[in-house]
Amino acid sequence: MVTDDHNAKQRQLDEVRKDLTDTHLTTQQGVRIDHTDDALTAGERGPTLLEDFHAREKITHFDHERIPERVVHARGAGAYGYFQPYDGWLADRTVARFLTDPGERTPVFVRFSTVAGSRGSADTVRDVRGFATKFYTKQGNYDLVGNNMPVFFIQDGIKFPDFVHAVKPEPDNEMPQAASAHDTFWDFVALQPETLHMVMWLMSDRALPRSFRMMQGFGVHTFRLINAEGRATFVKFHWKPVLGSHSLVWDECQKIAGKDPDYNRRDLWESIEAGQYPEYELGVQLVEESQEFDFDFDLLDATKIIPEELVPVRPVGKLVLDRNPDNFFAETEQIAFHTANVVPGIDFTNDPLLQARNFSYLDTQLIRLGGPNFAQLPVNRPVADVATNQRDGYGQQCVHKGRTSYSENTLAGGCPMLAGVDEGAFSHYQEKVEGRTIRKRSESFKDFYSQATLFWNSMAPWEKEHIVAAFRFELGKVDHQHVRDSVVQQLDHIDRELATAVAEGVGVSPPTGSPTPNHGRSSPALSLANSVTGTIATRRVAVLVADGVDATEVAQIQRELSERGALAEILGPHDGRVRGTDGHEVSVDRAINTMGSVLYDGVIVPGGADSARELSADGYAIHFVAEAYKHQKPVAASDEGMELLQRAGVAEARQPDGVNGVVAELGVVTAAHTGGALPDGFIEEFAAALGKHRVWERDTSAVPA
Ligand code: HDE
Repeated sequence: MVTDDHNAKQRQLDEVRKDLTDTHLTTQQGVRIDHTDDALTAGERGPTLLEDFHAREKITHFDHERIPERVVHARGAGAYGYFQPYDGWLADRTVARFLTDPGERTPVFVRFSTVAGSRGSADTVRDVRGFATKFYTKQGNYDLVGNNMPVFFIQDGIKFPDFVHAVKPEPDNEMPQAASAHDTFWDFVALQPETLHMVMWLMSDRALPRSFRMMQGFGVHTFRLINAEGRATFVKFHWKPVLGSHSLVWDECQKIAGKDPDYNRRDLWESIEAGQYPEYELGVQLVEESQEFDFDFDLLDATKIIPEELVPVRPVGKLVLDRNPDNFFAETEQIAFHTANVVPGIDFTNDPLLQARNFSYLDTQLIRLGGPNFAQLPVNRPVADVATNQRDGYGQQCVHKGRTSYSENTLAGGCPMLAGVDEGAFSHYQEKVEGRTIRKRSESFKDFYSQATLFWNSMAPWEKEHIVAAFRFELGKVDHQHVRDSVVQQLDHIDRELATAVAEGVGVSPPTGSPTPNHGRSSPALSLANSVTGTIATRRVAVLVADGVDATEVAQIQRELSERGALAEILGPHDGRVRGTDGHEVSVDRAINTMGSVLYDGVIVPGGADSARELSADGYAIHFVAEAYKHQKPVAASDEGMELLQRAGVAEARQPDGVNGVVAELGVVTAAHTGGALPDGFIEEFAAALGKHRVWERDTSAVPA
């Protein structure tokens, strides 16, 4: 008998199939298959036969499914989108049209990544994040292969293998995974003071982004823009997220690594699916060639920033990520970025780190992607026409026609022809170079501490506390006492207060003797405290409910948060529905024990006596609120919901005076009212706290989480 269930299933399958052309299972040769669950055998219980070409092909292909993961930046997530300049102001500096023609939308693919962990490691580890953008411009592909920190650990690429060997899991036992908190990394740091500026960034909250959508990006190196006259301007590239830059706290990161190791990847995917497209502004810092030596650092040294107060970041255009990949492997894994993929109008400098990168990326991709034809993979293919005389090789996809594959030729009428600069050919910047062959670090690279101090001086008090805590955590995992001692000695060159605070936490004698004087300069742009935009768009708020919850309040909270672009998720003791006070039912999005406060930006407990009583007796609910409070997130309750806040030890939870009112103190918002809608100000106060990301002034050091 055909059941309703069966019909529904059939309709569902027909719906999925309607867009597909290949509805039948076949071999690689296109032969249709009628059975794929049992191998061909001689007799029902007999041996498997070699002639079973389908079984052999299926298993052979499976055996070869894996390719080497990236040696660094193995774990990543990507998305498609577009870049569009605001106007043409940069046109007198560069002939790169995708940066100067406001009418041109250039398709892009962006891949975000962590650096140290393997492909399956957690997203929320303490690490640098990659921010690599491939612009499919009409003049060819341009790759801006940057990070979420504006400097790097080393100055010369020849030290990259040493650095990566030191930070990766130690070779004897392959531990720890995706973490810099181990002896070899800190041994390297202590011996290479050029790392210290970047190490300050790594120990800061910048290494714990709340979301790829809330993280800055930097090209790091000084590059060159080249204009129509061949004149060069030094340039640093910046990405600024429209939602502001925000970070998690370390305790939260460690818990998320267990609750949702795909936290950043999922956030990127879900926001694009929800139509909340991540956006970033591209900005540039420009320096005239004539000003090359005007700074107290070398522009070619990738361990230095140009402080924004010295050279402002000027906006160029907007990046929007609006489409998820169809297939992780084909697109996110097989994309191949390369710093040497430049287009006319953009050129290199002699930064020795950049020069090494210009060798390394192509080299590593030859093995990772199995030969020299990976530029033909769909995700790597330029939109610009491609015509080379390169032929054959593994994975060749093109069927080249004709007899010629050399230049020059007459047999193909000289094709493919060379282009002139006026026809869009790339022309290398003609830098004057002279000097003797020498293997020596430039003297102009030798100040390792000033900008580390600048970074430290620029931090808000809570950022400084987090940095000290991070150093203590990391060095606390280092077994060799002499390594701990040496790191503290290095920190003493940055700032005495920093070195002393770290020393006290890791069993090292605080430094004595006359300290290196702190230059006292700071750069406000470096502090996350100055990146708050106030928006609550895309923030996730947990609303805790149980039977007897005030359903009118729940509906109002959902509506008003959604009007502001945030998402309220209803968490109950179980999936399905709970009973509301007024006879309505409230749908539960998720059972509270499957989630955790760490997956939300804030929490609200609506009124309803029975609901509040049940939640206040539920360990998951109590822990949920206590932990959100500990992590300095906005916490709110209405009427009886306050009981749960009090059970969770939320110190600021106070009953508003009178029957109708709102109290807001350090991001703890409470309301009292007599039926009907929530009082004015409740959602506003909660949203105001949420818009600041965290309530850093709230002292929760004594609260256990
Ligand atoms: Fe990379 N880097 N890198 N790197 N890097 C790679 O290329 C390398 C550096 C960065 O999502 C590799 O295809 C050297 C700085 C990103 O696919 C490899 C040096 C910055 C990604 C490589 C550096 C980066 C990579 C590994 C020192 C920030 C991921 C797989 C000279 C500006 C791109 C691959 C993606 C990936 C080499 C330093 C960013 C091995 C030798 C500085 C975002 O080629």
